[in-house]
Amino acid sequence: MASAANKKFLAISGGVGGAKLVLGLSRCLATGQLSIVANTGDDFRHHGLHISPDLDTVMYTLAALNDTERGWGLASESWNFLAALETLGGETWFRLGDRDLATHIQRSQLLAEGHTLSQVTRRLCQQLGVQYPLWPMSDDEVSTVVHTGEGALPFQHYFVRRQCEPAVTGFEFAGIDAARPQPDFMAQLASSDLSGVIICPSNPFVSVDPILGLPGVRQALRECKAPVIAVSPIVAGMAIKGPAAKMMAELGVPVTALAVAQHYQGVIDCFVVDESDAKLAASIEQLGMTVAVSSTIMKTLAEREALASAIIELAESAR
Ligand code: FO1
Repeated sequence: MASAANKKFLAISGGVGGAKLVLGLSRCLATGQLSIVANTGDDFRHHGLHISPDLDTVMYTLAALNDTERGWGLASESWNFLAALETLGGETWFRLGDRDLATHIQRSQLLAEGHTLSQVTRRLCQQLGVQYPLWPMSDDEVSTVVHTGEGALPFQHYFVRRQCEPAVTGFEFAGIDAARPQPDFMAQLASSDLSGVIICPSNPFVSVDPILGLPGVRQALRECKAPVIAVSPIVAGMAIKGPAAKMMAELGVPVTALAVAQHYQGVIDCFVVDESDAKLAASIEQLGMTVAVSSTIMKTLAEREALASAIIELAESAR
């Protein structure tokens, strides 16, 4: 633990890409120094269960239970439920592993008993030994809808069922105007002892925008005393993981870290680009933010820790 106990950081995360940096941050910051808010726009009901993919990806990663190859779900998973469901002619396009299923059943049960998603997430995290507060972006329902050339698709139907194949034309976050941001998240943004907000290298359109689009969040980030630092999910014109680059191309946005910085303009103070994009630094600085160049690909745990540590130092120097 390199850091003094008075430093507090808030990570804004989607699923797989965000969880990698969250893990790095957790290796540099003690309990009480790091909180995480995760996207729930990907949440949906499936087989009557409430599935929260991004919360679970972060939770399993912090509990060291995640499948590192697949990027989602649990390691050492078995698939008997799915095989049995297939035999019965049920829907198997969204793969729920046997052990993962327990999470969705327990979450759904607790929600049905009247607990909020924040309370349920806290309970699940406690049971799995996760030491850091992990908050859903809201306890209210927000559902990402992907507009495509083939019509509007609920997020998981676009992402998993259709494998991101239809060309996107835009996004909608159903329910967002009436949704209240998670209260601890907003209190953290307003807190005077916050040292930095870190927007993880998650998909800007479908993982980060649902969080930023909640009523009052952009304003709270602008007013936040701590530096707001985003890490580019686009490296050398490609997305590290997932459909971000494909979406940008389809939306007519150049597939560059500069375009991501433009997307976050007015909200962030500092943008972290990969070494391979160092040449973009001057153009990004013209947007009114500082630029840091680092190795951002995070293949190994050591690389996740190194990026996390660089961001923590950056926040210190930006204060
Ligand atoms: N992603 C897939 O690509 N295929 C799946 O079958 C799948 C199942 C799944 C089950 C539980 C869960 O928590 C996540 C799951 N994911 C799956 C990942 C997930 O849907 C996406 O990665 C996120 O929504 C995007 O962040």
